[in-house]
Parts: sequence; structure tokens; C-alpha cells
Amino acid sequence: MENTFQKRQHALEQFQAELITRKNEKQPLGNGIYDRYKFPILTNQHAPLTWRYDLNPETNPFFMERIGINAAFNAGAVKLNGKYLVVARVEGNDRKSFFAVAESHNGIDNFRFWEKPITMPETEDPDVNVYDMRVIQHEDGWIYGLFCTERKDPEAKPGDESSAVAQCGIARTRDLVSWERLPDLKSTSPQQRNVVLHPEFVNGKYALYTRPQDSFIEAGSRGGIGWGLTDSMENAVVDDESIIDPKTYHTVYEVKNGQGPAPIKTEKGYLHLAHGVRNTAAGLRYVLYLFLTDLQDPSKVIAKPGGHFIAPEGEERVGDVSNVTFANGWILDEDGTVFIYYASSDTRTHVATSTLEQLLDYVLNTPADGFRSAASVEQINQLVDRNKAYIKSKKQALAPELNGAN
Ligand code: M1P
Repeated sequence: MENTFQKRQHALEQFQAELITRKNEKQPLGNGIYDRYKFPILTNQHAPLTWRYDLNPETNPFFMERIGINAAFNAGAVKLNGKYLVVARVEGNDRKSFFAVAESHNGIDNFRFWEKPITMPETEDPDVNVYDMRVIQHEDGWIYGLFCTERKDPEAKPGDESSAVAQCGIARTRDLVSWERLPDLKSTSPQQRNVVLHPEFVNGKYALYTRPQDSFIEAGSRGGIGWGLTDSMENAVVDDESIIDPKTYHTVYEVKNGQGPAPIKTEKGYLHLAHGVRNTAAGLRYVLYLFLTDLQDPSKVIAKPGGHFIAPEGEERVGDVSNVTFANGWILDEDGTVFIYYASSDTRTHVATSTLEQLLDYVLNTPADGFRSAASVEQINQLVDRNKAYIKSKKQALAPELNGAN
């Protein structure tokens, strides 16, 4: 006869084993651009029981959760030694985020956290919170982790316990286990978030996508996806930031935007995944979009479809911060499959799959934002006319055969 401790332990162990070994299923139909999947790849329930429970019945007779995990989202991603690895933003019930690696053999299910979260060294000015790591395999041989480091605003007025300063934390590793912390990025912007390293040298320098912002939440007079060069990542300094993808009135990136993972190099240009934010009566809405930049000059946008690429759907709409999709990780496989790791509503992580061929077709052949309703109607009318002409030409081509058959 099992006691309470044993019953709870066994039930939880069984629940987690089923969750982690569950097969994911492609959702039917899709949009021809990418496929969504039935189950999230990571949730708070994927956090190992050893992180959360004291397994000793003498010190935890009720098999009580001692350390609660609230969410697992906004994951960087990299494929190493044949394994699909995501570096999730895991958030405890105490609101502190940290990084933890989860591994899968196929990129779409069976993600299992490594034994322990990442122990990220601190700088002399300790981080209060760290999140949203971009994992970049740079051509210099290192794997870099660029992430947001958040600290209390030293200029906050007495009684203001909310104002914070966001900056870009930088660390590097060879194996995602041991990390060397480097100094935070220095730039002319008061705050930075969503900073990403371009995977190749540009004119012999390291190139960074930035997101300058006036304050912690508001991009304010700044914002847009910026671009800057630095001589070194051991002391990264961007003196000159140019905005390569600005926030724009009445688009899905009108309030702010930010580079997602590092871009993927393709024969047509660098493929970028980013998030855009607009305001609504229900609060901010975060969606994902794609764009392409020039192979010779990665700071030059050469194609950009209008509207969103991925937006929250169904249960994705609801979470700690509802109506949010956010992505900071994707993996390109040798066969051209692209695994897009996106999070919903600051709560859980999902995967969508596509191919480089499909994503390039989408980026190069989807109409750009026309910035006016009339332009959107014009785009639809042009498509209808092209379809009518095509159907007519098909009928004409078939007509002689049909006549012959009669
Ligand atoms: O809550 C939505 C997102 O908000 C921030 O992103 P951004 O700086 O673009 O507004 C980040 O805190 C991100 O982690 C979060 O998902």
C-alpha cells in the first residue's frame, strides 16, 4: 500500500514520462508556408521533478513542490552533435528567469531538459533577471549567447519598484555547458533588448542587430531593428547604430520590433525572423514576421512581406502575457527543413516546420505592406485578375480537346 508521498511521486513521474515521450502531430491543412503542431514542445511541466521536489520523504512528507516553475518560453536554438537543442527562458514562480537546455532527437517532440539549468556567470554588476537568449554559432568558432540582462533602474524615484534597465548580456561557450561571461554591450542607447550577433564577420568586424529603446518597455523615440559593428565581442561597443527595419505607423510593428534569432544565409539573401508589436484596446499584440537582407550588405532590406508570418492562435493567445508570439530560435537542417521555435503568451514553447524553399517563396512573393487599405484592396484585385486570366487561359488550352471529345 503506497503512502501519500509515494502515490504523488509515482503519479507525477508517470505524468511527466508520458508528457516527454508523447509524439507530436502536425496540424492538418496549414497555410502552405509552414506547419504548426498539436502540442507545445516545452511547458513548465517539462521541468525535471528534481528541480522542483525534495525527493526525501523525511524532509518532504507531503511530496510538496518546493520550487515552482511558472513557464518555459522564448528559446534560442542550435543543432549540435545531431541533437536539436533549445535554450529556453525558464521562469520560476519567483518571477526570475534563467536559461536551461532541452534536447530532442527530431526537433519536434521528446524535448527533455538537461540535468541542471545553465549556471550563467555574472558580471561585477549582477543581473537581476536574464532572458531571451539568442544562440549564435559565429564563424570565429565560438557559440555566443546574447540575452537581455535586467537590473533595477538606479535612477528610479523612491517608491518606484518597477523601473528597470535592460541591456545586452554576452556570454560564449563551446558546449552550452560551460559559459564564459563577457562584458555587457556598450552602446549610445539608454537601454537595449533583442540584440543579436550576425553569424559572420562583416568588413572584419562583428556585426550586431540591436533594438535601441528609451526606457524599459517603451522604445519611444528610438526602436526599430538597428545595426552596428564592433571590433571585439570581448569588449563589445557599438558607437554607431543605423536603423535597418524601422517601426512604422499602422503596421504589425508600429510600437516596436526586434530581431529574432540570427538570420539564415540563403542564396537569395539573409533570411530574418523578427517580432513586431502593435497596441490594441486589449494591450500589446506580438506577432512574427520575416524579411530578407542583401548578401553583400546584410544591413539592406531587399524583401519584406506585409503583415504577420505567425500570430497567436487558439490556446496560444492566452498566458501570462496574452496575445504574444515571440521567437528567438530556429534551426536549419541539412535537407532544408527549418524548425521555428516560437513561444506563446510568455508561457510555453512551440515548433513550426517549413523549408528554406517555402520561406524564400513566401518572402519573395508575398505582397509588401501597401500602408493603406486601398493598396491592400488593389493587391487582392490584382490577384483576382491574374487568377481569372489564368483560369481563362487554361480553359482555352483545354477547349480544342473538349471539342474533339464532343
Ligand atoms: O512580453 C512580451 C515580450 O516582451 C519583451 O519583448 P520586447 O522587448 O520586444 O517588448 C520581452 O520581455 C520578451 O521576453 C517578452 O516575450
